[in-house]
Amino acid sequence: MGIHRSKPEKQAQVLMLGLDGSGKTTLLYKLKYNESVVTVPTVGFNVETLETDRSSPSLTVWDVGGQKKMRPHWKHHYTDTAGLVFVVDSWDRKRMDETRKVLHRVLRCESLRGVPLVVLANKQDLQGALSPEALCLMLDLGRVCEGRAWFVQPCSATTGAGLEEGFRRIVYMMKTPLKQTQEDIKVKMRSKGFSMTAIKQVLLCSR
Ligand SMILES: Nc1nc2c(ncn2[C@@H]2O[C@H](COP(=O)(O)OP(=O)(O)OP(=O)(O)O)[C@@H](O)[C@H]2O)c(=O)[nH]1
Ligand SMILES: [Mg+2]
Repeated sequence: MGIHRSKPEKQAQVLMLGLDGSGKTTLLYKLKYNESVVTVPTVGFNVETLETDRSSPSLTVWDVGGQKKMRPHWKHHYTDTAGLVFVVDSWDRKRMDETRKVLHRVLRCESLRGVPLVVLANKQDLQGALSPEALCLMLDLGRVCEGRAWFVQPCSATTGAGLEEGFRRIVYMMKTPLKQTQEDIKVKMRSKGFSMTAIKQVLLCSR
C-alpha cells in the first residue's frame, strides 16, 4: 500500500470505480461541494481534491466513467492508487452479477494488489436497497478480498449519508497495517449488528 511512511505524504490517490449509474459523480460533488448536481454519464473522468485531517494526506479522487466502453481505460489509473473506492447501486439487483464480475476483474489486477478497498453501498435512500451485509455475500467479498483490507459502507449520494465515513475509512486503511485494520473492522461490524457469517468473511481476509 503506497503510503506507509513515517511522515504523511501531501496527497494520496484514491480511484473511484463502479458500473455506470452507480452514483460516482453524484457522490463526488456531494462530498466536495455538498451540492446535488444533475449528472450525465461520465465520458473520461472527473478529478477532485478532498481535504482530510492534518495528520493525513489530502485525497486526489479520480472518478472514472463506468460505461462498458469506458472500462478498458480504468487500468490506466491503477498506478499510484493508494486506495480503491468501488461504488455499487445497492437498489439494482439486476446488475449485481455484472457488478460482481467487474469488481472481481479489477481486484485481480496485479497493480492493485494489497490496495485497500471500500465498497460504497450507494442509494440506501431507495426502498428495497440491499444491505451492506447482503452485498458482502452477493459480491463474494470475503473470498475476493483475501490479502487486502476492505470495508462496506452504506451511503446515499443523494442525502450525503455515509459518504464522509466511507472516505474516512479509506484514509484510515491506507495508513494502517492490514492486521490492525481488520481487527478494527470486526469490532465495528459487531457494533453495527453484522451477522457472524459476514464477520467470518472478514476473518478469512485477515489471514
Ligand atoms: N436515489 C438515489 N439516486 C442516486 C444516488 N446516487 C446517484 N443517484 C442517481 O443515479 C444516477 C446516476 O448517477 P451518476 O453519479 O451519474 O452515476 P455514475 O456512477 O457517475 O455513472 P457513470 O458516469 O456513467 O459511470 C443519477 O440520476 C443520480 O441522480 C443515490 O444515492 N440515491
Ligand atoms: Mg459519472
